[in-house]
Amino acid sequence: MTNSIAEIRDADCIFITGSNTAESHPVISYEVVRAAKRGANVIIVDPRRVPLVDNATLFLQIKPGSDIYIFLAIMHIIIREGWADEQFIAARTEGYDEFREVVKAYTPEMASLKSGVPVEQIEEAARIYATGERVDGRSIYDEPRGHSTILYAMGITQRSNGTDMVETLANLAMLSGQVGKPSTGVNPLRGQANVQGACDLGCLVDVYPGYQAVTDDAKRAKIAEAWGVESLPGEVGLTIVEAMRAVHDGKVHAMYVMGENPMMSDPNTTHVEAAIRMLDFLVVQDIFLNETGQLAHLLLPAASSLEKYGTFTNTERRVQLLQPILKSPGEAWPDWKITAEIAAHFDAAMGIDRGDPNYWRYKNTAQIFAELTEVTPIYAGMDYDRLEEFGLQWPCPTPEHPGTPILHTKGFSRGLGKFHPVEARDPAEQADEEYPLILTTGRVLYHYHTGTQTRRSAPLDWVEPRGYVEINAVDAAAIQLEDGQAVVIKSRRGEVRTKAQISKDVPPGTIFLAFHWREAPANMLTQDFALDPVAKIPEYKVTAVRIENPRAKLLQKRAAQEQTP
Ligand SMILES: Nc1nc2c(c(=O)[nH]1)N[C@H]1C(S)=C(S)[C@@H](COP(=O)(O)OP(=O)(O)OC[C@H]3O[C@@H](n4cnc5c(=O)[nH]c(N)nc54)[C@H](O)[C@@H]3O)O[C@H]1N2
Ligand SMILES: Nc1nc2c(c(=O)[nH]1)N[C@H]1C(S)=C(S)[C@@H](COP(=O)(O)OP(=O)(O)OC[C@H]3O[C@@H](n4cnc5c(=O)[nH]c(N)nc54)[C@H](O)[C@@H]3O)O[C@H]1N2
Ligand SMILES: [Mo]
Repeated sequence: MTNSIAEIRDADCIFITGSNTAESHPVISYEVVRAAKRGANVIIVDPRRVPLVDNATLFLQIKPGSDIYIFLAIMHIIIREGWADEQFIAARTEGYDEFREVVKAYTPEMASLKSGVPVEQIEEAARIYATGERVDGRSIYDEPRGHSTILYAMGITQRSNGTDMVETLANLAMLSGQVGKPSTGVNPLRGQANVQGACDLGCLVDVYPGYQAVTDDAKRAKIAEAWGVESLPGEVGLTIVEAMRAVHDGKVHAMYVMGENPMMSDPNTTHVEAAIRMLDFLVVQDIFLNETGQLAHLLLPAASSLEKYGTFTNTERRVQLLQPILKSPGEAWPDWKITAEIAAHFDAAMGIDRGDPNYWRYKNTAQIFAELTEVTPIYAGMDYDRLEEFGLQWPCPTPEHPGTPILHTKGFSRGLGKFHPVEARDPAEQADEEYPLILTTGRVLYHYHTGTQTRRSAPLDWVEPRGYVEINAVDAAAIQLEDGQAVVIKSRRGEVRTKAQISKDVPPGTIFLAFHWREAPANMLTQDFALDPVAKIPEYKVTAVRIENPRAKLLQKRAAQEQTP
């Protein structure tokens, strides 16, 4: 996030897209509700009528994948109406002229045709966002324009043009001067408790800790020196979906899966399962036996986050200290200890001498953190003592630095903010005669991802015991489907049978299935062929499908039999 969570409550306008905030980020959604109750405008752009729409002043219900046209049209209108922040653009950005030329073609009328949203709503959203208007018209800031903030999540990124989408939202914020000030900015709501920290510290295929490119020779040499090794690999690695493909191509033969359940969370499960079964060696390190672990050659029991020390970095870049409140069961160890032990055994088996008998023998996680801060400039000024009370928000470059609640207040990381001339692109799969509906996937409040953890919790399971698909009454009627009946969903990859929930929250032509349910696994249907070219993320949010009513077929057969004399 460019800004901090607590700032949301002081925004004049909150623009939310591709985020089911109330169910996926309930604590953050309270900040939105708080702001709304104080008179902020809340604009939501989403194909589903998510629960937070109850608190919104404007809801743009789009067809999945059509949002890019809405955003481009909003910027078209902002420029046309003279709402752009010319001063900010001149002082802080570059590439504006080229960007403005591209946006010219994307009229609100075109966006309306593509998305199904009325032109007036798009114009209203443009005005409210750009000028930071409150419901009563007055900003709480004594400035020419009010403060607007953008919140987004997976509805934007889990797309074959996810990077384009994020750049577009950054364009929108710069165009309106809505960045670098309190309660503004571009704020991705990060999902897992420590996904931000994992990325910060180099758990990505193309960077070392602190987002230092693996291809940067000078930075790599510096890290190698700090780690006491001669050299470090400089090739970009494979992302998950690419790794599964590489198994099929005979290029990857072993996998070490730690805290991940690809048998349910990766797209196109049939392809994933085939890849996993082809592996010569699969190690799964997990706190539970999940679907992937069931196919493993070796299981390594890990300690859960309630049972270990370490740090978690949350979505507002706040590094927080983790302390155990439970004892680990059985032979479970903290992940770092298992991994370090494997590394030490590897060195011994290969006859590698690191010149230090304690090389892999960390005494505690504080020691590991100290080593990490040495090679991670944005964490350089942190240590366990400083994190104790409230944690610290990166960048925190020196021991005296107080941390950074708001990014880009004076300049951007690269100096001037760059306008990316993004053109609209449609999702890889479109509805057609054979597969006339669009399936979008995501989450429900009571379950977490593949259910490994939450479906073990009896109270959570009582509330949402089984999977279901949300279908609009129009689409259900077309196949004589009634609420609660079984329905079969088919895509080009596979099929899933689940229960139908007739719902007004999804528009005709769109259905929604969460990916929590092992008895109705959504990723049997999703595709893995079209990845975002930069982020390599699959398009979990848009899949062409059709629905069938197994009971209708039976009834037809029976009716036919009854007619036979
Ligand atoms: N209860 C619960 N909370 C969670 C999780 C969980 O499993 N359960 N998981 C955590 C994790 S890791 C993550 S990443 C986050 C995810 O948090 P979210 O991204 O908020 O959750 P999703 O359910 O994936 O919903 C994304 C939203 O995008 C919308 N959407 C679908 N298609 C489109 C489209 O084409 N355009 C736009 N603009 N929107 C679209 C959906 O309707 C939905 O409202 O949640 C985190 N929090
Ligand atoms: N169709 C569809 N698919 C999706 C998505 C979608 O919206 N739609 N969302 C995607 C997103 S955003 C995400 S984040 C992924 C999530 O996908 P996964 O990360 O594969 O899903 P989880 O169920 O969270 O699996 C995490 C595993 O880690 C284990 N675990 C928990 N704590 C620890 C620990 O401390 N140590 C170890 N070693 N293991 C631990 C859990 O028991 C569990 O088995 O799914 C992706 N897949
Ligand atoms: Mo996620």
